[in-house]
Amino acid sequence: MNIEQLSDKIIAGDRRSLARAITLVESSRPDHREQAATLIEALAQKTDRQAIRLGLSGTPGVGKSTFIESFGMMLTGQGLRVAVLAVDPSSARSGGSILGDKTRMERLSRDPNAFIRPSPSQSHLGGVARRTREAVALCEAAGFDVVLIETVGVGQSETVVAEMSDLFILLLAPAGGDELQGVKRGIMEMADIILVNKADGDLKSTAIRTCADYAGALRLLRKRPQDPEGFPKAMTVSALEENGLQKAWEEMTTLTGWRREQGHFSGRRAAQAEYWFGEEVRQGLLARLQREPMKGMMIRLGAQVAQGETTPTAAAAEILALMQQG
Ligand SMILES: Nc1nc2c(ncn2[C@@H]2O[C@H](COP(=O)(O)OP(=O)(O)O)[C@@H](O)[C@H]2O)c(=O)[nH]1
Ligand SMILES: [Mg+2]
Repeated sequence: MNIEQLSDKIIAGDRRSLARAITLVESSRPDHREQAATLIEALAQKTDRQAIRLGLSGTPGVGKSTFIESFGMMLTGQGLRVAVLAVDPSSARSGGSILGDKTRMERLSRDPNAFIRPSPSQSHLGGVARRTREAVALCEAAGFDVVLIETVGVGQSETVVAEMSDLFILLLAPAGGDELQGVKRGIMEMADIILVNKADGDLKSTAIRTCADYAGALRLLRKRPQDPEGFPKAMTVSALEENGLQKAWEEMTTLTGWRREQGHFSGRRAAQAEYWFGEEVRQGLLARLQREPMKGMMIRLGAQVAQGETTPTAAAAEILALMQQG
């Protein structure tokens, strides 16, 4: 594969090349990893295109797919190009979240200004994170204006998505008062905008009440330097009836516009790059521990520690000395 050519085609907006490149970054074959790294670097040198990266999280059934379909169609209707990616650590079992949902995104998946890519089947979150991060970079280089990164709220996946997004959007369903506690504080603290979906029909008044509850909860959180007055914000939408979507988009652009002016936008990206650098190093070190000869050493020394033949500290020092040697 000619990486130079591939990078030019991606920049020219060739969808098939973009799809091929994403397949390349999803591969764990060492030669593919090397090509992927070369490609990402080549693209970074050739273009400095920047999309708005929107992270979108919400439990199954809250309306993510329906929202992405109607929100995405609204954006493409305004001439914007939209890419949709997913981080779904459970997709190894479910067979890919977006793929199964493509029926709910029927119009968007046929839209020439949209690009939908299901989550790679992978249970290891670290691997999914890297692939998605690189796929985001590819979509950006391909000139998409908005990159939506969807995740089902399970385990650490919200953190992974928030760490690669400019804005983190939490989609919630209308609910009784006590369900407010169901959203973990840590997730609330990551949210830039909370959208209470299904504000239509019988659910409308409940949605409005739920939204007010979350707005109250957001006001109780510590003020963050990256927020102007009034943010983070809770609003109601109806993905089904396509209500509130334009308003939500305006809030998103207001927030990113302010952050750009104040330097928080680039600041956040810089901090994220640093975070992922650290993550890659940590993951790499962990991977080494799980390979021979370290793997066997860990088991042997672990048994010796258990039998009292050596101390945890001394055994760990032995392992770390070996790691240093190479
Ligand atoms: N009333 C109403 N139902 C919705 C809305 N958005 C989604 N739904 C319904 O909620 C169910 C789950 O939606 P889906 O988009 O698949 O949720 P996901 O699992 O988060 O992707 C479907 O039956 C949708 O039709 C909405 O705005 N209003
Ligand atoms: Mg879905």
